[in-house]
Amino acid sequence: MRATTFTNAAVLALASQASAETIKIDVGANGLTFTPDSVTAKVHDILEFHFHPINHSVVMGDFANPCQPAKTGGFFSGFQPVSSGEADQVFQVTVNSTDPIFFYCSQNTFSHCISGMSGVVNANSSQTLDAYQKAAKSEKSASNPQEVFGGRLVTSGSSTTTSAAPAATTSCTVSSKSGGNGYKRSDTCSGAGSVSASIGIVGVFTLGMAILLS
Ligand SMILES: *[C@@H]1O[C@H](CO)[C@@H](O)[C@H](O)[C@H]1NC(C)=O
Ligand SMILES: *[C@@H]1O[C@H](CO)[C@@H](O)[C@H](O)[C@H]1NC(C)=O
Ligand SMILES: *[C@@H]1O[C@H](CO)[C@@H](O)[C@H](O)[C@H]1NC(C)=O
Ligand SMILES: [Cu+2]
Repeated sequence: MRATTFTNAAVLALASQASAETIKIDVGANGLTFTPDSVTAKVHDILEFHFHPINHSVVMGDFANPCQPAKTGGFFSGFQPVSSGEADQVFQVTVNSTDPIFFYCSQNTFSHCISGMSGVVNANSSQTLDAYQKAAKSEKSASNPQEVFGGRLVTSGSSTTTSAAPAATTSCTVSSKSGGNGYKRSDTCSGAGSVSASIGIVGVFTLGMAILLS
């Protein structure tokens, strides 16, 4: 009997110590979405955002103002461009309350937030992701704070050696993949400059849109 009581107490103690969870959320892994886009979290849990191609961000917003940064507090990961695989940094945000937290991607190329790239933590019956995403469709553009804040950018994995000074030039091969929404492409870039890459990408996007709209 004593042994059983002790075991139960020990299990309970372990359970409460281990109760803060890390919740992984993929950004852009399945098109313009967060996966999962609706999670339940407890105080002290950590939201860990993993960034997929091509160039996404995560911003905390207010339910009442879709695609705009939260008026008080919040977080912004910065843009995390990556041409293949996963960005080498993940963004970790600590959950401090069980009130709903709405978040979105502020990339305006292809209107990510407006086309539904948003998610929620602890939605309730009056503040739903469905309502947020419907209201987002009426927004003209998304915005984000100037600086990364409200979370930690943490380098994930250790296999890549990126401590060397970035190369001064960028070379990219951009190829169009005729995927469903014209968004998915494959491109390979190296180097730090992004101007020529951006121009190339704009060209491909414009072509993609022209095809989509024709
Ligand atoms: C990523 O997107 C942001 C916002 O549109 C832009 O300022 C930045 O130059 C982009 N980065 C790359 C490498 O394309
Ligand atoms: C949903 O959350 C908001 C923000 O915390 C709160 O004002 C509202 O009362 C909640 N609604 C319900 C039905 O719990
Ligand atoms: C929780 O608090 C920390 C520390 O003040 C802050 O950095 C973080 O952004 C907060 N989390 C949310 C979801 O606002
Ligand atoms: Cu995005």
